[in-house]
Amino acid sequence: MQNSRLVKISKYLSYHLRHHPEAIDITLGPGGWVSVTELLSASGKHGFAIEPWELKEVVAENDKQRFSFDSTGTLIRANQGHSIEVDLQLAPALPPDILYHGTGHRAVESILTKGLLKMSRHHVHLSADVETARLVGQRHGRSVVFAVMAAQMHQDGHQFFLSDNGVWLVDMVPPQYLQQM
Ligand code: HQG
Repeated sequence: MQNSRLVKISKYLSYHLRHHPEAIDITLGPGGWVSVTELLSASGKHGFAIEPWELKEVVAENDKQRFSFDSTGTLIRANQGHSIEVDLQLAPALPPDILYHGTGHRAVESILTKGLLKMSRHHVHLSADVETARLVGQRHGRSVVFAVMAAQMHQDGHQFFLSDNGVWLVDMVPPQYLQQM
């Protein structure tokens, strides 16, 4: 498949599986899962036909592994990044000592005062390595990376979750656990 088609389908799936399922009359089930048949039929009906093989290729090839099939291959979901209320049923996980968060330089002052907030998403997203964090930050202008004292936070009672695509999720990060790099 051409990369442009892959990106287009990926954006379509992100929009409907993370933010606006109602726009194509689907509902996310427990864990954020949707029947593959239902999704394909709904997108077809709403003027964006996706072939089953295309869906498989997007799930496999997507640059950030944004989507997963369940073990039976009959359900699909976005691995993270939702703005709508959904319980991803992730198990709490023990984070490494340090995680990273990349942001745009304009947010730095506010983050140093208020900490990292989830804004429109369900969680604050943290990366396991600096390079990924830097790339995430670039989406918001000149990238600034914060180191997050994750193990210390965990020890102090904050719960961490690890999404199926390796993104660490947490409710918020108070400023005392942040260090600007
Ligand atoms: C910032 C992409 C001011 C936060 C990426 C971020 C990621 C604050 C922005 C995933 C703040 C929210 C998530 C505060 C946080 N004051 N700004 N107190 N606290 N912010 O897009 O982490 O392509 O919702 O730093 O790769 O950038 O969607 O979060 O800049 O994994 O799959 O508020 O989205 O993946 O922006 O990105 P976002 P994010 P996908």
